[in-house]
Amino acid sequence: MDSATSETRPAAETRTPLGASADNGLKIVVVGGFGAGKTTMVRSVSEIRPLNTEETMTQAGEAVDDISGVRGKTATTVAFDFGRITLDSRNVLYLFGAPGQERFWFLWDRLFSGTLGAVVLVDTRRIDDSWYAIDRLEKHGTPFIVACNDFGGPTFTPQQIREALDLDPHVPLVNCDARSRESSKIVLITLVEHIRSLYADPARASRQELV
Ligand SMILES: Nc1nc2c(ncn2[C@@H]2O[C@H](COP(=O)(O)OP(=O)(O)O)[C@@H](O)[C@H]2O)c(=O)[nH]1
Ligand SMILES: [Mg+2]
Repeated sequence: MDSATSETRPAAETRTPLGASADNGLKIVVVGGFGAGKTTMVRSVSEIRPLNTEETMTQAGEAVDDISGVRGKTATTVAFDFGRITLDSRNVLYLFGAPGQERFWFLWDRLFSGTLGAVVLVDTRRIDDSWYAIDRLEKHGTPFIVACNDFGGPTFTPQQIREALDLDPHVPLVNCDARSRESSKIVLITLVEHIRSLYADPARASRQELV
């Protein structure tokens, strides 16, 4: 992870102050199952040193956080990841990585209010873990895209993934490597373009097909 991350973000950018003219904060949420790469993605694209609340997992936590399939993972997010990207002098994108574990689900509905859109990160070794996120986003009417994070696991065709997630055909599905800033940026751009196309089509918006 580290080599890919440090390859990507120039040191100076990590301390960029927020311009005084920035008055429009746009919120994007990154959700997905435990270990799907949410913290990694927020870290790789954020221009500030992201706030996050990773804690070293304890043995006691093994019963709480399902680590089967993510054996290399030694930290768990106990609240949110938070990062920032300045789009221009007035618009700032705020990125929230939402905890995937069931014990945090009560926070989600609040989190989705006022959210421009969401990225659902999928680990193809544990596709089912992302199902809850998709269900909540659809119920909320929050636009989202699905990004398959590359863990070198089994490769599925896009069609197989769509079927496994019961994904509507118009929801974009992309591959990514959350450790790479470029790759994570492409994911965010795909989301923003998806949102733009939804709002550019008032017929779809009025039929509540925003997801
Ligand atoms: N191979 C690979 N590992 C990744 C990728 N993204 C994240 N990881 C690693 O997977 C583990 C879980 O990622 P993390 O961001 O903590 O997951 P979270 O629980 O969704 O926040 C970490 O050890 C990451 O370094 C990826 O795209 N490829
Ligand atoms: Mg995390």
